[in-house]
Amino acid sequence: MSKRYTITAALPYTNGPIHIGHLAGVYVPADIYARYKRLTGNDVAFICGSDEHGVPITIKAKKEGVSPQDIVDKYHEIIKKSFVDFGITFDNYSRTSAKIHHDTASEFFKTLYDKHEFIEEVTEQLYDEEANQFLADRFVTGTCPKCGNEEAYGDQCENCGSSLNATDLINPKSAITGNVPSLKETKHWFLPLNKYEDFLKEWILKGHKKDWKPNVYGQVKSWIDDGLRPRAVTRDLDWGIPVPVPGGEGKVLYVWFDAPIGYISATKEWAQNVGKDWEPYWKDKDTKLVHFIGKDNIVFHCIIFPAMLKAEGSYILPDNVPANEFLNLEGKKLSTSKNWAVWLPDYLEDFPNQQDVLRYSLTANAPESKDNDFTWKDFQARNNNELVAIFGNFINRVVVLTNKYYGGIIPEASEFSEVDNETLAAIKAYPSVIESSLERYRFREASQELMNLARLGNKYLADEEPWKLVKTDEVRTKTIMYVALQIASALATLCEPFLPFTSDKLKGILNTTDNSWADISTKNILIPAGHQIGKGELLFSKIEDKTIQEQLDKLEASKKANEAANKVLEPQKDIITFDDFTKLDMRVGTILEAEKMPKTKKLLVLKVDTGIDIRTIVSGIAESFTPEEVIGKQVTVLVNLAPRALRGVESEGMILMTETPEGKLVFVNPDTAVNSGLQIS
Ligand code: B3M
Ligand code: ZN
Repeated sequence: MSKRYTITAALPYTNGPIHIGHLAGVYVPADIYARYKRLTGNDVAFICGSDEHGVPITIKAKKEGVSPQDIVDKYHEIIKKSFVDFGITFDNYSRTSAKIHHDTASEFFKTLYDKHEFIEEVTEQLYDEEANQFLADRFVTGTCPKCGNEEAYGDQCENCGSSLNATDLINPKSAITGNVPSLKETKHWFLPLNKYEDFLKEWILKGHKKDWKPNVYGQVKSWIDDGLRPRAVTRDLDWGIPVPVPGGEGKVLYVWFDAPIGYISATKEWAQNVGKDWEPYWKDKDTKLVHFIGKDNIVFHCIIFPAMLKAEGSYILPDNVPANEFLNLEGKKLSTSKNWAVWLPDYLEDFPNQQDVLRYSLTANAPESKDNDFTWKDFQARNNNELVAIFGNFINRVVVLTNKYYGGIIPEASEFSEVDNETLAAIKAYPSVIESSLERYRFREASQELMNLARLGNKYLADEEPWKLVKTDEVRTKTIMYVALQIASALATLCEPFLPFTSDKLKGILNTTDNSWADISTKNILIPAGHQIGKGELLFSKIEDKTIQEQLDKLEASKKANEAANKVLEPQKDIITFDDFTKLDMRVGTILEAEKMPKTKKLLVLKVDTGIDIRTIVSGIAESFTPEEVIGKQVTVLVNLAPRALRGVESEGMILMTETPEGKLVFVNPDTAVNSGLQIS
């Protein structure tokens, strides 16, 4: 039965591009769900947009020395484009700087204010005297009073998920100056969450929310059991939506107050664009509202936003909040600041037309019930062993054989064998099998069921061996190929939510008009005899070890570059006298010979012409240069350094080097060729 769905995906902070953690946690499952709901005939509004307020944006702007507006303008475009290129089918991707959002959020705040839903109170808040600024949210870090994590933020601890007030932090420290904050009085508007405890208990704990994912339900229950406290929904900042009530001058709405309202304003904007009424999507009790988010956003979507909606009074509440856990990368926590991530724009550039490979590997390995690890090796294996070897291989065999035997025209089937009948019946069962996983937000399981249908196809062909039978039994061969083509056709439709680009390609190859999801389980003929299919085209291609190694190297290099960029320069050493300096005898030398020191990774044994003599110097540069590369190079040598033995070889001097941000050593050498032996002073 057709239903109305409002499906939201967390609004990404507009302070950097999207990475695989965001994709696996939120956007890929949300897109699968939205596509599936559309394909099964529902009325869907799939909503997202850029979260352009909040401290992360301001911090990024400060770091880059530009305005917050510059930052959000830049990343909004990057994020929006990469979602489109990756096949994420938002009905609207809006932004919270849009006028419609400012108006909607202001109005929402005013409604609550007029209904006396806020407590207006002057309290002491953390203040950074040097930066002249109040510290809330990510402007302040400290120790979480609940779990002891020393890097908790002023509004939340990412370790235990607790939502915090900045003044709860133990040993708070300003993220701007590093100073210990003082306390200063300021007025704010608080949403008394304690007032909603009974409602939340009734709605979540006693209501039907037991079918929420255990990780979500468990977290929410423990917060409610802990007791809720009033929470400030305004901030002393200049970046955000101005507080629209008397006394609000110079203050803005808390980003977590305005951002979820962004779902509503983005729906309004979409409805305006397509000539629809937005209200049923948010106010009709029959609409199903589903929020796709990452686990660090649970408290905001399951407690604070529902309390806001309830306080306003005219909105529906979420039916489900299928939050995912976190995805790690090669065994380490994904980190924007440490540049330990695979960025979507980079992936799209490095793997053109291979969106589905990433979609599939992130789905098959999704962090649904616990944190999970993305590795490039697993990505390669998912592609080579599943997409290529199972799905692609089946389709390829069917298409090639159909073209070879019948010039691409689907043959007539004669009598079906028992296996044929079982196979045709199995196809019909697949939509409900996949559906039952999707309805429980088990995307990994659903993707494996899809792959099982391709496995079934492969097994059918392997057992029936049309390539052998074609020599002896043309009639039976035709029936086998007919059945195999029905499987291929079912795959083209059922893979659409998971592998949309592949689905399009496959429909092109099969030259089919679209079957709906429901057709797969009801129609006896998915693709008829006599229909002409197209030529074969590989759906997936093997990913070589070399490609994977390149990605691993890239990851390592960007991490190193980042470390170097953030490296704190060594403080200046103690002052030396001019006499001390003149003791150093530095000369231009020329490297005459070089060879690797056996059984070491770093050392080269060099013969260097110092002008005075030709001597041996052992240098730790083998990871940056091959012996051939350094022969003939002019370098700076400290020639009067006391000799010392390295691995039994006496080294008589030192070559001066420095290191690039990427960790490559470079020589400090004269910029024109000069004679060896010249003194450096
Ligand atoms: N921007 C948090 C995040 O990106 C936040 C989500 C808002 S959803 C209304 O983690
Ligand atoms: Zn904590």
